[in-house]
Amino acid sequence: AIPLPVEVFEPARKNSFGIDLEDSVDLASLEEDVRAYQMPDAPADATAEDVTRMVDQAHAASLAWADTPVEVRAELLERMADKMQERMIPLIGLCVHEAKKTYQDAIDEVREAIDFCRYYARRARIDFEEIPLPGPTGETNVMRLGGRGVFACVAPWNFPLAIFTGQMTAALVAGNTVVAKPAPQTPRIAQAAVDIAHEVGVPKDVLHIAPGGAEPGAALTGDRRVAGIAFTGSTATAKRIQRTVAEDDDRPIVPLIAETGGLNAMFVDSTALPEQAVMDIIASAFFSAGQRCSALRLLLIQEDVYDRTMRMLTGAMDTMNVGDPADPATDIGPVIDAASQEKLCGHIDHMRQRIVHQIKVPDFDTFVPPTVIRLDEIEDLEREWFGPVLHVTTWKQGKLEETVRRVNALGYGLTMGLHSRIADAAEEVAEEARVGNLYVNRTMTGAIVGSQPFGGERMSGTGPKAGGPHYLPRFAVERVVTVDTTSAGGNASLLSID
Ligand code: UN1
Repeated sequence: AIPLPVEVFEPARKNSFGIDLEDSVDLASLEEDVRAYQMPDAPADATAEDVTRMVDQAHAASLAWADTPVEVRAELLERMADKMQERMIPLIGLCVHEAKKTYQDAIDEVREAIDFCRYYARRARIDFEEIPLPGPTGETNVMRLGGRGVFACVAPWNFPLAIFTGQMTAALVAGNTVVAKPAPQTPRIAQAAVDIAHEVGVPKDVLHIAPGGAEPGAALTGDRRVAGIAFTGSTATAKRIQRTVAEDDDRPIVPLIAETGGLNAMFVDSTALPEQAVMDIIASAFFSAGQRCSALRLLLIQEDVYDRTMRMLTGAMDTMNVGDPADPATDIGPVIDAASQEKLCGHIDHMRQRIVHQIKVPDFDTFVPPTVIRLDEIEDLEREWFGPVLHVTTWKQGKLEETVRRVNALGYGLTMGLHSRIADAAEEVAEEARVGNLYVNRTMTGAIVGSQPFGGERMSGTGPKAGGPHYLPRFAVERVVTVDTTSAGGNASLLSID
């Protein structure tokens, strides 16, 4: 059975093996440093020709890089982690200024990037050990993992350091050369990560950065020599990449590792601890301005406790601090850009008859008011709205299983949450839910590298899970070498010829 805590607890913010950055950051001086931080100029966008040149070089470097001992590659990742820790303040400054992250989110972001470096270094040493395989007498079999060649890594703006670094380091340590394309909104953060990699010794022809939007994106994923693609972003873009790859008949079959959107639901039943549930709803739906693919989109409250839960939730929402991310008291900052703001505000406006609660926001920058929208049916939520907009509806006692199935039927399978003190309910949801990450009695966001490998299924992605034990092998090829020791004239082993 899934063990259930019966008391309100503080969610763990510390990592099992990373560094606890909160302990090493003095928040008072951090604020000064971050406010004074001047962003460097953004790197220029790469053209299609630039990308072709990068792939030329990465392709030429791929054999030598694949032959580097895995230990050398793993050590480079560890050096990157150390360097990121050293550069923590400017990296946090970049996350606050370029990605509009709050301090807490910026600190978490840098920590996660460091964790990815250390975790994949550790995993690579395990995963890339030669595996002896059993076989008939007179035969030896070994399996080895090797690099695929040139990997394209296409990262989103919402985790511009962590996900960008995670994809890039996984591909590199698995023996691939890399051309990495950051989101057009966050090129400076990505450039900082690539600079660090180069500084610690990752060769320049092995790792390239192609900033920009659709032009470098299409040139990169459409290049025949790209042998693997890691992508985090929308489901629609993941499908476009699959089409691009499939359309070229002369291209090898290319694996896509995609982590995409979600219509993530949280169930609250009548036994849930109300304060804890409300705290976790707020954090899951509104923190990071709802800009996590793991964020709560659809709150499902058991009918009997709907009024009470909503009263508490709206009361708690009124205490949220929405404002300048460079102010440490801010809980929720603006969304990433005007285009995103416009889409979200359009949706809110369209649903204005159904708004249950809304928080006022400053009228500068790209704020979107945190909003709760009442739906009649689960099925009324048709798509992912990537911001601080929470949809809510009810379910009836005895219908938990059926309701989970209806959520599954929406087609996505990323995260799900449950607040309940009934162990059977947790088991029931765990059995029925078709999601990659199920969270019971805690927030639905903030997966920790190594502890909660993250990623979804169906419309939410292909797997494997980032920060998990099966991630690296998908960036590699498996090769088996079989030697018949009874042939070659009956010699027990092959001859060494110098
Ligand atoms: C994403 O939002 O693109 O658990 C994925 C979390 C994060 C999610 C990252 N690791 O909230």
